Amino acid sequence: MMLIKNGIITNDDRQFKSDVLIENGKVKEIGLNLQVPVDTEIIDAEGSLLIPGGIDPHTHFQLPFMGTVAVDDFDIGTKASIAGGTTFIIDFVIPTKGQSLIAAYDQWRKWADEKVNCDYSLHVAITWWSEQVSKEMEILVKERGVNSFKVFMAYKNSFMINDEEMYQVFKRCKELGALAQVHAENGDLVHEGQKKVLEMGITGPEGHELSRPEECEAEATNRAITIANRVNTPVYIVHVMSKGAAEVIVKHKKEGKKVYGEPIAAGLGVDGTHMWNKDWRHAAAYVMGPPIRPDPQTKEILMDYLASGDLSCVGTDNCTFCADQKAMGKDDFTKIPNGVNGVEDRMSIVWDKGVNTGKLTPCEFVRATSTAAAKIFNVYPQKGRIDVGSDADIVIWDPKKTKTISKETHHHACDFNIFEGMNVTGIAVTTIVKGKVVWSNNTLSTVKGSGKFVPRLPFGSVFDGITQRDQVRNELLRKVEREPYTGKVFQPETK
Ligand code: DUC
Ligand code: ZN
Ligand code: ZN
Ligand code: ZN
Repeated sequence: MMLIKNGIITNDDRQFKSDVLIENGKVKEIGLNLQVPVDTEIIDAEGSLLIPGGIDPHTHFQLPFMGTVAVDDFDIGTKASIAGGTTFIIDFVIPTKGQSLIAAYDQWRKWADEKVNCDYSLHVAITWWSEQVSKEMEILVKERGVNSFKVFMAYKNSFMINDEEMYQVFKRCKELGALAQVHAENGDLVHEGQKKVLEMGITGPEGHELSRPEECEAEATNRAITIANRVNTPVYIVHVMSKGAAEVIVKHKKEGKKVYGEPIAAGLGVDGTHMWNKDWRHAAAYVMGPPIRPDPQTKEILMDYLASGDLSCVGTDNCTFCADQKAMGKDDFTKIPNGVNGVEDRMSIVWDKGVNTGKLTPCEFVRATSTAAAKIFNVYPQKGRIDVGSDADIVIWDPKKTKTISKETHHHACDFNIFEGMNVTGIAVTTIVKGKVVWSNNTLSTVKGSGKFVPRLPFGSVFDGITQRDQVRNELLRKVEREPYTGKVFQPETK
């Protein structure tokens, strides 16, 4: 058993001074003056907050993308997460066009299960449409613990699908009780914009934003929400990077539509002017899609919308590449692998730019970095809350401690950090994953492969009380754990 003493439990709804007793990876009791056995390990959290471990609902660890592979794999990526106070991540399975979704899922499970240092779940991207895809979506929901599917409106010639296909995916999501997610950028306009900017002789990283400005994101956001509304299903917009896109979300929410918007650490922490830096490697490090906007006001506006609840929860889109990989686009910005870091620094960025500025209360910080994602993706209250019965994923958060973010000390595999030199106050001093201290005194003590896949039930499941819900969840857990994931190719039934 472990007892964390003298901390202030901070959930999304209230803060109170309390000790936390942990047994078998779960919170056993909370309260003051708890009776504990003599051999209980005691951790003193005096002066700190106890917050539910951060949840990053948007990572791309070891993603094969744009001719290379993201360098933060599931081992390094989850170590970086833990060092920053994030204890649960949701990554994206991205099948290639024509690939079986289940085969891709099996591949991601194999990659992740061998390496994760904390629990994780998977969303699945739908990059093509057919009867087989429709069938496999059902298998993923009913047998594999997936309850969210993402479509790309950009990346023409690889992941992008058209409006008709998007309509079909959203309709299927609704039938299955899954959440539809969208990368919202107008892929055709991006494609034309890239040609135009290259023709103008602009080949450097600054061409990236010029070729796909804010209106390409705002238009696609509006279209995605409109299509979701036609089938009457909620929609989650990943990486909201611009004022225009955020305003579209707010407008539709005001009309009563169920829309979630996800700002990311990069969009809240920095601006896109870095892409104009004279040092090519520096500029290229900031290239991601959709672009980080050059207007320095954007990050303030996104934080304001997060504070008001108009934007829901903070992800990262962590998808890291080294300078040598980025150099594939040395003569052509369209070939720079898109992606930035974020998973390690997300929590401190949100605290520093949100709480320290007075925009967020500590409870709202917890909502934005953990609880909202747990609820939206249906893993609450197993994750996203410190309470009896919840997983003991707990962070001892020192609101007064400062650190300087740097590639010299970060835990990512990439050789650049987009927040380089930034001083942030408010950091994870100790991270506890399922009852074990895995980060303290600036040292990791993680165990590779110790994290578990967390299956997520579809929405709208009606249970006859909590006992039945737990039975259903445990059955799903057995199904997804049934056989070791070999990455073998799934053969869909042919009729
Ligand atoms: N954007 C990125 O920057 N990287 C991965 C995929 C994406 O949509
Ligand atoms: Zn994306
Ligand atoms: Zn810069
Ligand atoms: Zn992404």
